[in-house]
Amino acid sequence: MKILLVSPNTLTNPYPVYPIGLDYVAGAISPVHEVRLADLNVHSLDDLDEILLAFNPDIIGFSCRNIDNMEAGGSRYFIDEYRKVVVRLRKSSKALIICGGSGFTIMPKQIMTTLGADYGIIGEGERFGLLVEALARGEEPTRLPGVIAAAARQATATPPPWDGPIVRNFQGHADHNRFYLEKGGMLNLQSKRGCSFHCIYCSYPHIEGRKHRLIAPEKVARMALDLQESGARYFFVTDSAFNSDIRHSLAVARAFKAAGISIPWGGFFAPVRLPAGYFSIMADAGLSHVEFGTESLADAILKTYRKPFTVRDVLAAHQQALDAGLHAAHYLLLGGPGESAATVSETLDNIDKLPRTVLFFFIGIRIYPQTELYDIALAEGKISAATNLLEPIFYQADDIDRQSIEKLVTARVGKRVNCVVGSGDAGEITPVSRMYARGYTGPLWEHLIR
Ligand code: B12
Ligand code: SF4
Repeated sequence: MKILLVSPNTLTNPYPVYPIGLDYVAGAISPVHEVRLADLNVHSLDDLDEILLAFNPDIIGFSCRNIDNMEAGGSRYFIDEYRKVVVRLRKSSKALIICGGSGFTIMPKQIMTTLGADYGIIGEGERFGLLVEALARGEEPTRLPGVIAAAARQATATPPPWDGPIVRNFQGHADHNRFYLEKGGMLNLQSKRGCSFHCIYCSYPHIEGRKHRLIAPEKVARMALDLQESGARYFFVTDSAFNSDIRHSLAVARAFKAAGISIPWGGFFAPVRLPAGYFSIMADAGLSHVEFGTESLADAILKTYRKPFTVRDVLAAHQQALDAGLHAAHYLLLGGPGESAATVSETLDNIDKLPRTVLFFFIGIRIYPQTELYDIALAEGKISAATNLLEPIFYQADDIDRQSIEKLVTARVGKRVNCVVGSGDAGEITPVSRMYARGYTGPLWEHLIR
């Protein structure tokens, strides 16, 4: 069979992200089939028509990574754009369209309906290989775990984590690599799947599972070496939280060093209590940017969010990162259950205890199904079971609204270069694309550190 994998994600904020998910989908397809990839960061819709005409695929795999940008002020919703791409695909091709991806997994039924796809795969894309084989044999693929059909009446339960082989089909010479190498030089890799923490608003454990599934450190390092040899000047470890398994993260870092990785890299870290010297080992292995998922600097809120750390732990983790010579940024997520003017002020007061950093404020927490925040919002009557959450809905705290939080934040830190509201979509860090054009590399937020 001929299979075209499409990445419709053209979002350049905070920077264009290499479509790593499709490498895994491609890696799951038997080599008897012919696979091509169309990345809309590289190909226009007209190019896509030509590809469809020339290649004439039987199956199109459509990756749905982002639903929206999760920013309550300045929300961007991408499903309508994806729908236009699907309409265009339908015009030029009779191929079956199969949807999947992290965004898709959060709300599969709604996305299937909106996009008008034929089938969808909830969860890991490794099951795409099984779906292709079922179709090749003329069998109905909805018998496979996680596969849903267009007119799905059946429950959309998330399937158990994939326990078969996980193969990333990264092609160092692939055409689309050049786009990412020229725009910031960043590629990405995964060292494990799953997050074992229970933060109330977070969809990651639903997407990747709660149980850690570790990739052997030597295998991760071999992939890092492949990225480096293909011209990457930086890579991001895409794990939900790289240090949620401290031992594994240290083993991966040591494997990077042993493999001769010489390019810098970054990742998401939870500011939990860390063993002494943790970040020195990481820095020695090339880690340059630590992105802490801190969310609040008020202990009462951290507790309500079920974060696995306290403000004291945040300050200690931050200091350890600085002592190791690393760049450290913190993401803050204000406006959840229990937030008030007092807790926002406490967070803003505590910012001064974090020297040399950048803070990204997200004001308003998006409600995702299958999270505790969803249950809370439901119990509080803020949403109903019938509420469609595909177009983003943000939790409204009882004691303070989003505008008032924004006012407090702006009044206190609005003029600080190192305090950015959202991902910078509103223009705070627009020079990023110009800096990439001039040959700068990496996420670049270190230039905002104060
Ligand atoms: C790492 C990460 C980032 C990093 C990426 C760094 C980099 N260079 O790669 C950074 C910080 C830059 C980032 C930014 C953003 N992110 Co982000 N990110 C993630 C994270 C944690 C992992 C994504 C990842 O690469 N996973 C590893 C790969 C291998 O997995 P995957 O892509 O999901 O693919 C697997 C399956 O989904 C499936 N699959 C994928 N495609 C397809 C296609 C088919 C046909 C099939 C069948 C299956 C399939 O198979 C793959 C293998 O199993 C996810 C949360 C999560 N845990 O998934 C959020 C996530 C993807 N991000 C999200 C968002 C919103 C954003 C931003 C818009 C936020 C912002 N305002 O800045 C930007 C967008 C950036 C862009 N240009 O697109 C949301 C998307 C959902 C939504 N609400 O839209 C997620 C899901 C987080 C969440 N809230 O739940 N992100
Ligand atoms: S540690 Fe991060 S990825 Fe894990 S549940 Fe909490 S917020 Fe989500």
